[in-house]
Amino acid sequence: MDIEILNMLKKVSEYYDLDGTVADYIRCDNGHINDTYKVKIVKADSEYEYYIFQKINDYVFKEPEKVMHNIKVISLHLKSKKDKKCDCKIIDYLDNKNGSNYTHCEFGYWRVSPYVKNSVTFETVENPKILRSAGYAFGRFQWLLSDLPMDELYETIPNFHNTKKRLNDLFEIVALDPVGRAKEVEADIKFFENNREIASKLIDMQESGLLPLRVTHNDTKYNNILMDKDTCKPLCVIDLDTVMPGLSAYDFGDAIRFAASTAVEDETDLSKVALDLEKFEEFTKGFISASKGFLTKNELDTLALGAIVITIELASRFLADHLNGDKYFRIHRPNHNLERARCQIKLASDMIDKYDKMCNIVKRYSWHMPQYAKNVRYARLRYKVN
Ligand code: GN1
Ligand code: MG
Repeated sequence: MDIEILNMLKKVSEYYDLDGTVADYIRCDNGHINDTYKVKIVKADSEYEYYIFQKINDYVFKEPEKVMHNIKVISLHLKSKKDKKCDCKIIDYLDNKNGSNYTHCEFGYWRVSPYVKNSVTFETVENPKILRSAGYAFGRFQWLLSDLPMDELYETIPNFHNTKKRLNDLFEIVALDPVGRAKEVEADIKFFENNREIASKLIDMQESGLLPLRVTHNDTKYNNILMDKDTCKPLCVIDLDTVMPGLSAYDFGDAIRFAASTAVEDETDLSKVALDLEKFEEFTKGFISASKGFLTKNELDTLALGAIVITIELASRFLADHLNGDKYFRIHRPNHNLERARCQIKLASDMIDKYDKMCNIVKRYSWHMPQYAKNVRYARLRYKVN
């Protein structure tokens, strides 16, 4: 235990009414962006409770106030649905002594939430069947937020899933080559040059009004669902920092990228990396059944494409960060971002090979949807940018 971190956590805790003092902590290492600690708070009678303390990364989130505003809006919206069946819970942040859901202090931007008892997160999926409930949880999340007016939300990271721009950013950084690493990635760059068109497809469709914006999660990794330790059922969707207007296919696709892969996100033995179609099918069943018919035909038809596009996008982001000297994603070893990028390139290539099979699976679970028969018309939705 690092005494400086412990003292920092103690100081942060003083902004809250926690009925006890910080005694111990464990660092949770599964996110690439924020610093997360599971903190033990001991009460006067020696009983204790755990809380999650999280420092928001303000290199990534330039305006953490806006992130926390969005989370408040979403949380109020879900609570307002008490009368309806609200079976998708989200994490609840505590108000500090000033009534704010975050604290800005000498140590940065912090937020605190109760630790969800008996919860666990998974980095990989052993049993494909479990993925059906994950698909349901993320689909349900979108459905429950589908009547939230988008102008109540800020865009916390502009152009977050603008894949077209992400690829342009990568080509720009290759040209600038700020830390002299471009030479070693020439073969990787070819992949992005060859797949530029497919990577731009969803943004093009959105820009021409063929795909609607939704309130989406935008970071639907499997480890962003807290699961019940005993039943492996979803308890709660977490990591709401990037909830903002986006495309449904990106949420579907990002979940597939992470959970339906045969390997972890940074696997270095690329022969192990592929899309597992059985996992794909289970997640698809859950996601589509939770959408309660709100997805348009174009949205359903582009779900499989979403998996390819988001995987290419993330590969480009990892590679750009490698070329930029590893400023954005936390790394745990030299060349980690390069390894992550190569793993995602391999996964995306395998998805491209399996595209027809993925589309057939999506179709199999979409035929019963009313919108699949009629071509649903919808208005293009607009939202606030700052
Ligand atoms: C980051 O915070 P974390 O680790 O859940 C990233 C996502 C990437 C993901 C890849 C704000 O998510 O976009 O898909 O890493 N979050 C942000 O693992 O950039
Ligand atoms: Mg995240």
